[in-house]
Amino acid sequence: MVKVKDKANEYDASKIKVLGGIEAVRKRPAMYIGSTGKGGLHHLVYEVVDNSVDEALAGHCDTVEVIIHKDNTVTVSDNGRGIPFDIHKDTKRPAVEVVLTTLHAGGKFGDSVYKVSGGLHGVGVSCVNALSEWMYAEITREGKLYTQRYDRGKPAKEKIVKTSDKTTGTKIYFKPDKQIFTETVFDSHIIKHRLQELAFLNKGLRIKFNDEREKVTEEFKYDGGVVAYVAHLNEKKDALYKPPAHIQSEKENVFVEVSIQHAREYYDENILSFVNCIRTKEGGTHVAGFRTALTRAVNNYAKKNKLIKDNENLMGDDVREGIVAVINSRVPSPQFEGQTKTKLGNGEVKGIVDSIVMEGMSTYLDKNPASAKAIVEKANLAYRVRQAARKAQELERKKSALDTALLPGKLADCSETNAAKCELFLVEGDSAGGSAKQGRDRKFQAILPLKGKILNVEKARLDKILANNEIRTIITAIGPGVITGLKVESRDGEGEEMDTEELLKKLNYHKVVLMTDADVDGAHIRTLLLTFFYRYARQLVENGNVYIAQPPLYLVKKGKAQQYAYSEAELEKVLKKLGRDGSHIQRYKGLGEMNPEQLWDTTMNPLTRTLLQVTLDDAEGADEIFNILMGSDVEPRRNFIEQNANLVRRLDV
Ligand code: 0RA
Repeated sequence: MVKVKDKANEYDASKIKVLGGIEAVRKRPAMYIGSTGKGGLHHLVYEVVDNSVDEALAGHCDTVEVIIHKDNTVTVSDNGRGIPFDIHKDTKRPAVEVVLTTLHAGGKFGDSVYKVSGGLHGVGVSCVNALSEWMYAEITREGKLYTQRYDRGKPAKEKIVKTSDKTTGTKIYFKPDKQIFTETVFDSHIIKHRLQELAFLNKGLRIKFNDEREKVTEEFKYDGGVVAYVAHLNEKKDALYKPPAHIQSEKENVFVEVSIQHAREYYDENILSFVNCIRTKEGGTHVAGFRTALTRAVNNYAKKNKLIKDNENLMGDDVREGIVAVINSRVPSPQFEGQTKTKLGNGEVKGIVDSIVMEGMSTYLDKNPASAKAIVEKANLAYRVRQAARKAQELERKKSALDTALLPGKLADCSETNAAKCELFLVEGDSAGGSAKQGRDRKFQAILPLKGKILNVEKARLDKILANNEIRTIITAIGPGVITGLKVESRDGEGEEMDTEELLKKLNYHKVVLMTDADVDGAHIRTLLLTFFYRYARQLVENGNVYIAQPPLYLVKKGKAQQYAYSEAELEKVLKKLGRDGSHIQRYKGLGEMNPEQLWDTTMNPLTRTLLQVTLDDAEGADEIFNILMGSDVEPRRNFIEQNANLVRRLDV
């Protein structure tokens, strides 16, 4: 009698416990799955998929399939052993029912040591069940097909039939409960991204994805695992070495797998870390161990191979510049900390990862000297750039309004302080620069000689031009504040706009005069400077602050009389006036052929000179010209240079 009663009580008690668990989850869903919005909704899928991936990790399954049906219900299936459905001793219910209705029951049934504790994962498929309007479990194993339906977590009677199906596996089909979730439409990209990530982290596992709403099917399977992941992340980058480095080992039940590849012309650090397939966005002890070991391994190698001096040390930041790495780790009882519970807290893991990465990376470097050399060289360059940047920053702090550090004695400035009255002549070549310095009126005219070398950057991308020393010197002299549209992409005036008053305040000289030779080289330099102004200081042009000096082409002498000619037509006129016979014609090939007085008289003296004011009223036309300029076709560029006069209008000042 007593016995029977006891049994009945036992059964009731387990039932109450189950219902209690379901109610708890439905009462505070966010506590279990993070939110009842989009994030929580997608979490349901991850939770179910994780169980199948666990089965794969245990070596019993090679395919997982996820289907999003038209009505936003989801099927997750695998070809594992199938969740056991024999009667569970304590509860007298099929094991699978216990798994699907008891909070945290999952761990007892799995044989993976890498079960997740804390974080949002690992709450168990029973939570998904509790938060689903309905769920079906379909299990094939031992020649039987087991099916069971659940309504908001409450089990209906199970059905077991014989089957000739020799394959085994688990299929979970569920519908997220509209009573719980504010969002019940799945985002294909989010699901796909997670599935792909899981496929990378579990090499060889085939993960199929089928979005029946969009008729999209995908299959992810990567035999290379994290190495394939890194290669994928670097797909569009210029890898410093190929294939990515790979390190893998296990110590004290902690499994660590790392892949590393640096990319050229890439300066960020992109380290993706995972613990038991959970992305640890906030990093933690595994990432800390990885970082210190990597820095140490690279420094050791560099010193051993005399690639850096004994007293030098590459910093972690240098070694990681341009790095893409994936850290895949499995930790038996992970502790997650941090704001979003995505930071690994287990102290012991740091040393384990450190020693595995130190050993693995040292071996890799020794075995791959070409990659090792490239890594050290890149880090070394980063190191030197960092040093230089630090120095530049110090200078920055010391400098006055005009950055004299960038103008190492090149600029011959004027004495006038009112920028409205000041003129800056950008002069081609040192000899012409010298004449200009002597010939100018030093009260209001400043001279900045330019090297012909500036030509070499003509074909370079404009953003590279910005790094050119000559250009930087020009910017510093004119007034750094006038540079706005710093993006090459900002073709439709995306750059910041300032009003005229603001612009003029930032200008050190209201007239910027380009004074170049009347030959092809001169035209090249002028074109380049115009290009530069158009792109980076367009307002300067629009506001009419840019001018082109007009040196004469000829000097005609006859007896004591002499006259300059600025064009072929003018030469004809002068010859007519002075008389052709006995006239001596001097052709100026460059500014340098004129002495200082001549330069002043003909080109710089406001009373006698002619300046062309550069205008850009047709921005679209200019844009086209820029494309021609930036292209490498010689013909269109020459045409542009010949038609350059279209850009400017004659103006007597
Ligand atoms: C515990 C034991 C066994 C299988 C599983 C768990 C299992 C769980 C899930 C969850 C999703 N798919 C799954 N597949 C299997 C089997 C133990 C045995 O057969 O000896």
